[in-house]
Amino acid sequence: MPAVRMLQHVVGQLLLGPGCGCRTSALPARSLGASPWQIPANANFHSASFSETDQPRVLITGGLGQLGVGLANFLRKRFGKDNVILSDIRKPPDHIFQSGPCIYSDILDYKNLREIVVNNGITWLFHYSALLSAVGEANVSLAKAVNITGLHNVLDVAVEHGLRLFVPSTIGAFGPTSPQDPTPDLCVQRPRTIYGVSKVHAELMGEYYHYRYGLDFRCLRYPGIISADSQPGGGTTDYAVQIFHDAVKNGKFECNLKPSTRLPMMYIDDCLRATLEVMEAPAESLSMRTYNINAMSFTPEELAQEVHKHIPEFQITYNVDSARQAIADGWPVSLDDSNARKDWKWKHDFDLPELVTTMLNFHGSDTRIAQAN
Ligand code: AKB
Repeated sequence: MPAVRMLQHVVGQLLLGPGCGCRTSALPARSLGASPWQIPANANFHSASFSETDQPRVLITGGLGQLGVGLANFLRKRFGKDNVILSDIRKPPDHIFQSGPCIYSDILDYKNLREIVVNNGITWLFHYSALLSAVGEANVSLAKAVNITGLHNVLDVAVEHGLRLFVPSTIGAFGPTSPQDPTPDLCVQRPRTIYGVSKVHAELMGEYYHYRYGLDFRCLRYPGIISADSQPGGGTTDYAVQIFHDAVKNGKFECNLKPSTRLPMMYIDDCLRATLEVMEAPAESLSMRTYNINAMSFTPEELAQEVHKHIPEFQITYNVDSARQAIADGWPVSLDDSNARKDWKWKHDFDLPELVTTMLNFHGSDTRIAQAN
């Protein structure tokens, strides 16, 4: 074991105290850096102090994925443009760069992450970096690094600086042995993708850090998210976004899942609102730290029928991708989100007809359903 890690291990053991599993202010060894004994016992790890009435200072990791830009725009309306920093390892297009603070961050580089948090007085962190289900299976070692090692860095920096941390989980955190319709918050979770395994790990680690170190960890299990102005990248539910682009552009769509594959889905506006609502919920209203959220469930066939109402010449064909189909077959058909509805009054706005109308309007369809009526 290298000297520094051995030292951290020893100090970590010392700091852990009795193995009672109860909450203690001792922090994970890595959070203290290489010289933990130089830090006074009463050190305040909240590098900046913010009163309750201050706006949060927000960092979004993995900001150029499907949800980051939408989330940044949504949060900027609430907290002010300069209080929300979008970050990624990729260079943003000009329009995103000009829309608000946008910086480089590499979640695999702990020092870089810590510098960003300290230099910008970050108080809330939304951790969106992840490889999704299909792309994760194609590159398991990268998925392990980003989804697991990256998460460890984020958890440590969050606990070290007293951040409120949001990590999205997913329907992919369940597997074929979970009850599928509806899937409750607490049940067997034996996913068969690295994405799913990494998300169960994230749920458990976040909750462990919450109970062990007092980390304000909050997590939602997202259904497949359907967004109009951003593309998903490498998920099993991607078909439900692509269908709208292709329907409007070409009047036809080739689907990579079977017509009868029923999965939980949600429009992005509902997803972003749920995310902010759980982050703003008073801690005492949260009876758990990881919640299911549900909106609608549909099959490719049902989605196509709804699109057809607007674009009568629309045609769907099927060319099933066996890897994606196997993933989808092990996922929930719907989620039981009664705890979210009870604890912080979660309620979705968009069902299938509103979703399809909104998506087609965005993509510039002349929505012939309106003409027919
Ligand atoms: C995926 O399909 O991998 C994601 C998800 C459901 O988490 N969209």
